[in-house]
Amino acid sequence: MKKEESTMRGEERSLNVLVINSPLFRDKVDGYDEDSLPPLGLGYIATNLWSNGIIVELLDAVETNIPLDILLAVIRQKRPHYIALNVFTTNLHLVREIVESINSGIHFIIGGLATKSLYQTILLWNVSCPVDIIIGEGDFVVSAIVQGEPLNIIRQDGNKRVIMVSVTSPYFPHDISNIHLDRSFFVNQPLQHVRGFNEVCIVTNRGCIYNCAFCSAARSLNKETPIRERNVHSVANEVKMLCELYQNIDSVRVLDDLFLKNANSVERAVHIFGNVPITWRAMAHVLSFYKLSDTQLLELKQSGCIEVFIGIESGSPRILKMIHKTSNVDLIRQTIERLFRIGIDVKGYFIFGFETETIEDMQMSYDLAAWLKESSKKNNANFRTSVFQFRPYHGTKLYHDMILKGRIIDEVVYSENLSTTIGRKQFNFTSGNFSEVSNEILQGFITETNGINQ
Ligand code: B12
Ligand code: SF4
Repeated sequence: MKKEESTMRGEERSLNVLVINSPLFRDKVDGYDEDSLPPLGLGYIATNLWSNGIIVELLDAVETNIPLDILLAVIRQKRPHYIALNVFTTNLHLVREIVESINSGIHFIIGGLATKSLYQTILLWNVSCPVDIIIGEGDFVVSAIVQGEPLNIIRQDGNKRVIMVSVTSPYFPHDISNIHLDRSFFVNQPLQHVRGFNEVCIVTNRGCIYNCAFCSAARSLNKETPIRERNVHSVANEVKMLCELYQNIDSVRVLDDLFLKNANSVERAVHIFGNVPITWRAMAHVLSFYKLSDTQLLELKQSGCIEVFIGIESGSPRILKMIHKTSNVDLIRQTIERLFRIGIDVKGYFIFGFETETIEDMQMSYDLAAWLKESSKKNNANFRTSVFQFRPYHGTKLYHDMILKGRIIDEVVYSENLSTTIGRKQFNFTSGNFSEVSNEILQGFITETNGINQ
C-alpha cells in the first residue's frame, strides 16, 4: 500500500486517530535536508489500529519538518477524535505546547520510553482535553482505549489518566514475532541514503540487555519488562517481504542493539540475510564481536553485512566505567580492527560532555577515533563517527545522580552552533555543559571528532 492510499483511507470516514511523531524543533529548520528514520514503534501502533477497523493516519513531524504553528493548524483542520504521540526528553516542552494549545474535542494519548519518568511532570500540565499517559509498549493499548476496553489505570488526576501496560496486561506484546507493520504509514520508504543506496529499517528485539548509564532503555531501569526476540522465521519473512515490496532496495538496517548480541545471533543473522540479494547494516555492541572467530566474522561479511554501528561513546577508561560501558580501550581497538580486516565498515557513536569529563578524557576519545580512522584506511575499510553532546535523559542513572548532587539541568534547547559546524541538525540539542571544560573546548572536540569523517 502506498502513502496516498493511507491518506485516502482517512477521507472515507472521519479520522479517528492521528498518530504523530512529535516535532524536535519549534520552527521550520532552514536548509533541513536530512533523512530521518521512520518511527517504527508508532507504525506498529497505527497498524494495529487500522487492523481493528479504526481510521488512522500517521503524521511524521520530524521527517516533514513541520513548524509547531502549522502542526497545530493541521490538527485543528483534521479534528481527529484521538491524537497518539510520542514524547522524548528532547521535545517535552514542544509536546506540552501541543497538548496545552488544543482546547477541546480531542483525547490525547502520550507514550514512549520516557513516560515512565515523565508522567508526574505531564500530570502537572494545564490541559483542557483528556490526556492518557501510557507507561509501557503501545502496540495494542491504543486500540483498547479507542474501543473503550478495560484499562489498568494506576492514577487519575482530573481529566488525566496514567495507564500501565505491564507484563500482566492483556495489551502487553508477549510474542513480538507476529506483530504486523504496515509501512505505507511512513513517508520515507525506502529511505534514499545520501551515500546513494535505498534502505529500509527493521527492529527484531524489544528491551536491552545492556545498562548504559545515559540511556532510558538500560536494563536496570526496565527490570520488570522481559526482553523479547522475534523468531528467525519472522525476521527472515519480513526481509523477504521487503525485498518483494520494494524492488529497489539495496539494504536493510537493523535498529536494535541485540540483533548481533552473541555467536548464536550472528549465526541467525547469517541465515536471515545469506539468501537475499541485498546488503545489511546493524547496530551492535562491541562485546558482540570480540569472542567471534575470524570464520564467523567472515560469514557475517559474506551474508552481506557491510557496516555495523557501535556505541563507543568514549576513549577514556574512567568515563567508560562511569557510563557502564566496556572500559577496556584495547579490546575496543582490537575488536573493531578485526571488523575492518574482514571488510566490515564501522560507524562509531561518541558522546562528549559527561559530568566530570576533563580535557584529558576528551583527548582520549578523539585519539581513539583518530586511531580507528587510520586503522580503517590501512585495512581498506571505512570508519566514520557520529558525535553528540551529552544531555541527561529523564530516568537515566546519570540524570538521577546529577539531581541528587543538586545540579541544575536546563531545558533542552537546539544547539545552533553545533549544527553550523557538524550539520545533522536533528541530533544537536543541549541542556547545559556538565563537563570540566569550557563550551569552546567541548564544541571543538565534538567538531574535530566528527571531522574525522572528511
Ligand atoms: C533506534 C532508535 C532511534 C532511531 C530510530 C527511532 C525510530 N525510528 O523508532 C533514531 C536514530 C532516529 C532515533 C532518534 C531519536 N531518539 Co532514539 N532510540 C532508538 C532506540 C535505540 C530503539 C528505538 C526502537 O526502535 N525501538 C523499537 C520500537 C518498536 O519501540 P519504540 O520506538 O520504543 O516504541 C514502542 C514504545 O516505546 C511505545 N511507544 C512509543 N511511542 C509511543 C507513543 C504512544 C502514544 C504510545 C501509547 C506508546 C508509544 O510503544 C511502541 C511500540 O511498542 C531507543 C533505545 C531502545 N533500545 O529502546 C532510543 C531512544 C528511544 N531514543 C531516544 C531519543 C532521545 C531520541 C531522539 C529524541 C534523539 C534526539 N534527536 O535528540 C530522537 C527522536 C526521533 C524520533 N522522533 O524518533 C531515547 C529516549 C529517552 C528519553 N528520555 O527521551 C532512547 C530511549 C535512547 C536513550 N539514549 O535513552 N532513535
Ligand atoms: S545505549 Fe543501546 S546498548 Fe546501551 S542500554 Fe541503551 S539501547 Fe542498550
